[in-house]
Amino acid sequence: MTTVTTTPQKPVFKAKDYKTDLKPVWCPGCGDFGVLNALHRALAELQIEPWNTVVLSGIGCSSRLPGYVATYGFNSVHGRALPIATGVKVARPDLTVVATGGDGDGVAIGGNHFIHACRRNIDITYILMDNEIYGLTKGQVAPTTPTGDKTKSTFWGNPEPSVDPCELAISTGASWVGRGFSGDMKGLVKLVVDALNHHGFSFLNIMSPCVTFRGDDQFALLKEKLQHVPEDHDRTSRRAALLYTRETDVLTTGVLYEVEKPSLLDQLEDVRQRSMVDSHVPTTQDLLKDFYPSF
Ligand SMILES: Cc1ncc(C[n+]2csc(CCOP(=O)(O)OP(=O)(O)O)c2C)c(N)n1
Ligand code: SF4
Ligand SMILES: [Mg+2]
Repeated sequence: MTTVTTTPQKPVFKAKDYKTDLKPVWCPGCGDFGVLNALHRALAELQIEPWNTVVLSGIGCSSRLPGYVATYGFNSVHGRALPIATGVKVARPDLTVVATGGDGDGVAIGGNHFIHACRRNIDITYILMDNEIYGLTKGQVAPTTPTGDKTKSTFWGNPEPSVDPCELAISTGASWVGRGFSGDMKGLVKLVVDALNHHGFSFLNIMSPCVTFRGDDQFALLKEKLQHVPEDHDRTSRRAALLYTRETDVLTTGVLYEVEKPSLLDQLEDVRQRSMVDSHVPTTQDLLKDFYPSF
């Protein structure tokens, strides 16, 4: 008698497999639909196992996104997506960790965490849905709102200079920085795939119009300004990358900056290895002696 052995087939994930049963509650035409779509497609392109993935966020319209992705997820506290994502990744380095959220969440209340995630080069992907406004709380000015723009809280025009999140990420240590537009699905999927593939902190700023509080012409206005980073752009040069930040008349999309350097987990592993070789762990007595030699 011959025995037939069959090798179990690996499941093949399609974009729809990463969708949940929840229907997004975003306004019709909101840019965040495009970002969600691109993430579903990118996860499928990379065949990332849903049970080995965590998508988390802070609070905001955009921060509802984890509820619409069929992986593990967490809609956390305003501005705190990155410290929580950092904790998850340090505890479970084997997981794919994606932090998401809005410009208010990431650059205003969470701005401090943003700087430190970049500096640490923690091996996660951060997708920022930049609509240049606080959408959920009904249209107040954000750090990314262009100077002069009228919002609910700046009736006579925004008097403050604005922040370009890509400039901030490049200058504070992120090792992969890209910019996308939620109206450019093909380009966006490519960027999300690239960001997920990167080793280290990958930051993707996606211009994602709020049609309700920034005006329903936002897609058309951004599309007009759209240009792709030139083929010969040296993405390993911080100086060259910074040329594509703080733009007003054009919107350059693509990978602006990409370098290889040790991630936070690499550094932690190095410390762990060294601590195992040097087994002398100071006792309380040793520490007291340091302070009080006569002890
Ligand atoms: C500690 C705290 N402060 C303020 C708020 C109110 N709040 C909720 S969402 C939000 C801003 C959301 O803007 P953004 O992150 O840009 O997301 P969007 O809604 O535009 O996608 C604010 C101020 C809060 N929930 N918690
Ligand atoms: S208020 Fe703006 S950001 Fe929020 S769901 Fe509506 S269009 Fe999107
Ligand atoms: Mg916003």
